[in-house]
Amino acid sequence: MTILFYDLVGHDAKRPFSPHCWKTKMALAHKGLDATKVPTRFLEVPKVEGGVSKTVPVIRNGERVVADSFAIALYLDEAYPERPTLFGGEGGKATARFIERWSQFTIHPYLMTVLLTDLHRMQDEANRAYFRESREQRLGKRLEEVVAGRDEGLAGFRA
Ligand SMILES: N[C@@H](CCC(=O)N[C@@H](CS)C(=O)NCC(=O)O)C(=O)O
Repeated sequence: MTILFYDLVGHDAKRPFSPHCWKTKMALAHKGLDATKVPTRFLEVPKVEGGVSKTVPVIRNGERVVADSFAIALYLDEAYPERPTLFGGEGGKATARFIERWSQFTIHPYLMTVLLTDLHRMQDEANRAYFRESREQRLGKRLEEVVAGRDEGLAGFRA
């Protein structure tokens, strides 16, 4: 039985780009587990496994469906204790959670401003429209306006 792994892609199914999906990919690789990738575009995410989550990654392992990269990592460590561990115990889980939150609040916001228009370009037509609308609503600005501030934010990001 192979694990099904719903992985976010754009127009080109061979170019997965979600940082959260990459975490699951790395976790599966570390555990030495094979998975069948299901290339998933933004507009398909709400239909994955009957709408289990608003986001990917999502995996199905037999009867078990798990959403969220951290929850997936916890599940894989629990389900396959005989394989190399991802966390190495409670201290490792807490450290990993800290790093996840830190990167989410420190790294991701700036990278998002840098990458928005590239991510937009990577989508097919329907997903491009979804991406623009959802992100502009969230950010209150046109994508191009957000990306225009990237040089200004670079020194702060590097610091
Ligand atoms: N906390 C979640 C975050 C997952 C997440 O934000 N995924 C994004 C892709 S990077 C997504 O599926 N977005 C769907 C959308 O924006 O419609 C995790 O770690 O899995």
